[in-house]
Amino acid sequence: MFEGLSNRLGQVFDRLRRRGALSAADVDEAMREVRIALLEADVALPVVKDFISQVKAKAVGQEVFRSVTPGQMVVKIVRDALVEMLGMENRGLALNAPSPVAILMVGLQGSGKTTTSAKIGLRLKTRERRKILMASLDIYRPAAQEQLAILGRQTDLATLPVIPGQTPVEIARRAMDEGHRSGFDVVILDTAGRLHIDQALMSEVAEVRDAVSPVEILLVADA
Ligand SMILES: Nc1nc2c(ncn2[C@@H]2O[C@H](COP(=O)(O)OP(=O)(O)OP(=O)(O)O)[C@@H](O)[C@H]2O)c(=O)[nH]1
Ligand SMILES: [Mg+2]
Repeated sequence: MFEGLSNRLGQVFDRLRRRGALSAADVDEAMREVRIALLEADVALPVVKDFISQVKAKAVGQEVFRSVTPGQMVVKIVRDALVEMLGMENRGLALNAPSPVAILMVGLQGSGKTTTSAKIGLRLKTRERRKILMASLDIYRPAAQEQLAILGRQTDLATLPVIPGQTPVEIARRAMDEGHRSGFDVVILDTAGRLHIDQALMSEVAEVRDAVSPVEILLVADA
């Protein structure tokens, strides 16, 4: 996901850095390329627009054209804005709510949701001594629920027993009930992979969210 974006931005940055003097048109041209790079990396249009206008405002404010190395300066402004947009600091997981708290894992097919569910579960168990229950809401891909059960056995984490025929919302509710009953601190809900344009699956995951009010919804993406 980030590879294509880094390559494209790298090219734009290289060209800017090589330039001695920059005109306003050069900066506009570079911004157009940054905009295309972001759009091609599937960044949402409103986010891109906002980003570009922020960067332009900063570039004007910092009098890029009068600086000795205008190219470097534009690169720095874009870089800083990217860091700010992606988040300046690592917040950690917000688990300080009455147990059990739900963590909802979402993302595209094959992005690593199930694997990451087990990794996070193991980490919370060993580092923070939390009692973890994992549940697979993936009723679509064959053996998806079994995959989580195997990871549970490998990491010595509890998984919700599979009851065939239940919907994802029913499984999520049952997981939270089991969390209450058996004193789990954290319930990790691993969902099926989906595309944001798949309306049925998107409203399904929204229904799950509304049913369990997760403290964290984690998007798992290929880095
Ligand atoms: N290299 C690498 N591979 C990973 C990582 N996480 C998961 N994988 C692999 O990527 C593949 C898919 O991982 P899953 O955890 O099943 O992904 P998923 O998002 O649950 O997939 P679906 O449920 O089918 O949408 C598996 O072969 C994993 O072993 C990772 O951090 N690094
Ligand atoms: Mg999965």
